Amino acid sequence: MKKVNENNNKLNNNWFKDIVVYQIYPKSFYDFNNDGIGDLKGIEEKVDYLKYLGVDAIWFNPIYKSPQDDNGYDISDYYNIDEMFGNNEDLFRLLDIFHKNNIKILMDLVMNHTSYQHYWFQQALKGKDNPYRNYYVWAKPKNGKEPTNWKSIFGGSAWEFDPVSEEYYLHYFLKEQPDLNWKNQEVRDEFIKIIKFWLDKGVDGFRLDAVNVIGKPDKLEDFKNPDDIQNYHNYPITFDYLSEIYEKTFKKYNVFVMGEVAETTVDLANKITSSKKKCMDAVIHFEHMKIDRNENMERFEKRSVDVEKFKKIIKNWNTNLNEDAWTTWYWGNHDWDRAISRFGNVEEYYLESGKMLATILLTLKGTPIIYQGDEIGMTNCAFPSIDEIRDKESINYYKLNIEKENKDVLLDKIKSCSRDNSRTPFQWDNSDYAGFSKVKPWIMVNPNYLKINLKSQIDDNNSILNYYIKMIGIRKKYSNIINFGSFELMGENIKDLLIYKREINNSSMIVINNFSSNYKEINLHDLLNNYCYNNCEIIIANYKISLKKLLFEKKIKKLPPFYSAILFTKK
Ligand code: ISL
Ligand code: CA
Repeated sequence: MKKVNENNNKLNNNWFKDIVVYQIYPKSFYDFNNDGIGDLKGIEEKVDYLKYLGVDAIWFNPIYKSPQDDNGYDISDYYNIDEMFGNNEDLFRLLDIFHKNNIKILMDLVMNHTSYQHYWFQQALKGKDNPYRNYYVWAKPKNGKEPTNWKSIFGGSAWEFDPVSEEYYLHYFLKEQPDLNWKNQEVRDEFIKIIKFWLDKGVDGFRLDAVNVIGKPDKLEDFKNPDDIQNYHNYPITFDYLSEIYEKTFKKYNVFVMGEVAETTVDLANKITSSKKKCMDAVIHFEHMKIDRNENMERFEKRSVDVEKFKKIIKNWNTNLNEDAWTTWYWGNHDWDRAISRFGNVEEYYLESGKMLATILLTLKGTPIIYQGDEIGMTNCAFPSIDEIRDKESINYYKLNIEKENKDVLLDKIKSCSRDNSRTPFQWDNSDYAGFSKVKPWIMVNPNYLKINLKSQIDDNNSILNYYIKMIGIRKKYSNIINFGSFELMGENIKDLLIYKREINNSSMIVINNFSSNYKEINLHDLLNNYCYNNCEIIIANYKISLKKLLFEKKIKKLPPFYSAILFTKK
């Protein structure tokens, strides 16, 4: 009989639809050797916590060798773990331990650029004849200036001058992150090798960083509007490159690949995640990251949360995603300020809004990703000065605007929008440095750790943590409805009310949310069509008020701020 090689059996490979992913920012999770920086042994040490939470897979931000100009998104060696996190042996041991605990490991992979310190780039700098020169994108000056008006996503020009060859190289992000030339087959082959290397070591998949910018415009010409970020994304050639990679690597393994793709619509997700020209298993799209930003998603220009826009976005994704396409959902990650500070109300409805976010995240069609610390309601950090900011994107923004804007206004914007908000150390307990390390960490600890920390929430039934644990259980128990059930908004036109019905076969659930800081007057009995008339079960709620009154009395009642509950019924 033919031996079935599990790794080669990509058929029925749908396990990634039923999992809950937890994102770990390794630098800030747990510092085992007390040098102020989180590390792999620190993550290993906390496996019991992750098990207790009930998550199925961990996605690590990059841990490869890197000079850390962009916290690991600038890789100088793709085959080795950076010393600050440990070494390859530490990762292999961790894989083993996590697998024994039924937790999968997804690595982050940066394919758009390397660090300027990578061997390839150092070679490329040696001159136009170097065999590695063509690994990157070079262009001659135009009238003594940058070749085009392209902008870096992190501010300033996307071109940096190399005085030796008198040419510019392209960088969509920091100047320390030169963009690779994906036209070059050798570059694609390098990544095929890198991916296979890690998959053969037992890694369960990848999160592909900024992967829809790897294909560049055919001609290096000025953009009409260089500030429009669409100019930099989604050139069709990108998906030729990615499907080549998928065919030659991922397809042969039973793994999960999610690609970070800003500026991606449902239509594009349908194209790139379904079987015809598959580039990845699921997208990490950005549509809901725009509900408090402008269309260009300017990091430091925050607006109030547009719940009506959010409703449209989730309706679209939950109804128009093809059967064989897939997405992920998340409220935040290492690139955004903290979810609860952004979408909730920390001052007045801390617990309620933190829990509501959990209900929504875990009841949408798509693989949920919980960002470390969101499950204990970690908030933005009151950075006292620009000296406490570590992120170069924020520092660049400060430098570029300090002449034009008032210093305090600028600092306020950074405090409320900087990526560093989500990068402060995980708050384990109320001991020094929040129990993260015994020494001063690489980035400040949020001073609210005395109040907000894991230890204080474990035995508190009313904590955000325990709500998350319950919701993770619900996500798994009801995964069939959540992943494959129909989606219908109810009371769609009632402002700030987010109610949706999920249904499959003879089971259904209604998720009720008041996504606002106001009481909402509503006759739920009528709105839900008498849904709870028969044996309806309230499987979770974030308020102790009598739901019976709300649901069964045919009267207008007040739904409290950030109210959130799930009803379930079987016919
Ligand atoms: O293009 C964007 C929106 O216009 C950006 O949000 C972009 O998608 C995002 O910044 C990409 O982020 C990823 O790559 C960066 C790194 O700094 C981030 O931490 C990472 O998540 C460069 O590698
Ligand atoms: Ca350490």
